Amino acid sequence: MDTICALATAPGGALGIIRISGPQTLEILSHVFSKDLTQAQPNTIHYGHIADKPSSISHHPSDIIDEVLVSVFRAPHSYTGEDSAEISCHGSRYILNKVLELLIQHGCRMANPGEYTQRAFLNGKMDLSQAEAVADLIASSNKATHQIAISQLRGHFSSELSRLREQLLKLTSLLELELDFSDHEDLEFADRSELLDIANKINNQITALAHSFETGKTLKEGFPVAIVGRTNVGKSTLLNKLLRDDRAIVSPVHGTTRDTIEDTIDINGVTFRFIDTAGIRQTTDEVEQIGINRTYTAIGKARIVLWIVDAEPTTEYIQEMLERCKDKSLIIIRNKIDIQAMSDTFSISNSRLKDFPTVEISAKQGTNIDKLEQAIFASANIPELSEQCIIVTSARQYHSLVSAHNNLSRVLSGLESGLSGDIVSEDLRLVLDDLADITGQGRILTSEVLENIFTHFCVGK
Ligand SMILES: Nc1nc2c(ncn2[C@@H]2O[C@H](COP(=O)(O)OP(=O)(O)O)[C@@H](O)[C@H]2O)c(=O)[nH]1
Ligand SMILES: [Mg+2]
Repeated sequence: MDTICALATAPGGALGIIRISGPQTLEILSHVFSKDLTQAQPNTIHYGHIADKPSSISHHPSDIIDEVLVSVFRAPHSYTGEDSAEISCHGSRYILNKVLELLIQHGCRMANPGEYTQRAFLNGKMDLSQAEAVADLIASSNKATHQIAISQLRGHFSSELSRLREQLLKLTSLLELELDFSDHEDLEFADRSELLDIANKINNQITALAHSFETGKTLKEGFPVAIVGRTNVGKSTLLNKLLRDDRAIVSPVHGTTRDTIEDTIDINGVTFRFIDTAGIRQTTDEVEQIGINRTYTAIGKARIVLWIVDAEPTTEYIQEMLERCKDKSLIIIRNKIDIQAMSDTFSISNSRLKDFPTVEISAKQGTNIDKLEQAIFASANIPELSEQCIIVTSARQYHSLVSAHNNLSRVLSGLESGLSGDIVSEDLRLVLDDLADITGQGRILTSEVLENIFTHFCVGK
């Protein structure tokens, strides 16, 4: 195993941390550091300097590159499970490059993206799902994604998988028992209903995990919310109010917004992605028509639609919107309540709209924007996120779960149709393999699989 080094911090800070890991760590370090660290105790921090001419006892001041702190970790009690160290330097690009250069001169190699975490996995410090959680944790930008990553990193998903594995193994042994008694016909029937029962339970749990991926993905990318309505109802004004920024052009000229504009805000620790759209109306303007078509596309992609009105919508308009928002969470917004005359005369009376949440706002004056935000959050229907929550966020894990579900469905129909136990066992083994793929434990993983996972990491992690 090579000894690897990399800068672990983003450039531009006051400090920069260089990480080293591998069997030669302390030897290489001792060549460039003012103290001999080869006998250093684990989990200790050493003050000294990095210098260009390490062999001379007292360095000429011009040879000194930086005053640093070196943290020493010894195998197996380190992140990677190997001997490793972290050098805290000053954040100068010159210093950091120079230190890396010196380390490479003395035998280190530059780390690949995610190589530290990959080594942690290969040395049994964590399983693959936890390794992926490390990347999620670094990328987490709000409370929700942070909570999910922490839960996965702490192994809640892994233990759920091992519980499923135990149940699958129980099923396998029951099947074997059935095989042993296969000459007793009546015995088989009694056993099969119990087997079916267990298999069904496992299948339900796997399906629930697979379903959580949709939530996980949406939480990572932000809940898409489309802001739609006729021209001039105040869509762009509302977007700007929600973003607390003049992002979209607001004007009394009809058809000002022609392209979709999007940006995100966090509500209660969850990211929402708002899309301002061109107003829906009949137009002969070609460009505006393209914009309106994009509005329809935005509605298609949205999970939540904010439908803004500033006057009683016609029956045809209601018909059209309900049609387009069929599988969306629809929130009706009555805007411009600051205009007295309007709020007196206008109320939504159409009975087809009475079951949708309705919020009355003044986008211009910012009235009830907080109420609207809470209505949006409620519509998103986000499951309670606790420290124990298990939400799948990786496409790789999702595909393994789907494959497990498909193989388990074959087990179920095999059990139902009275297929012989050894054939059913074959499919069961496939389900076990699918689950093992998620954690990587007990599986031979090709370097291609590992590369696919770890190239998405930053260098230095
Ligand atoms: N009085 C009042 N005017 C508003 C309100 N919201 C928007 N407007 C005005 O309505 C016009 C159209 O607004 P805009 O946001 O561009 O509408 P859009 O076409 O739906 O994007 C502008 O002159 C806004 O100042 C509101 O709550 N009250
Ligand atoms: Mg607009």
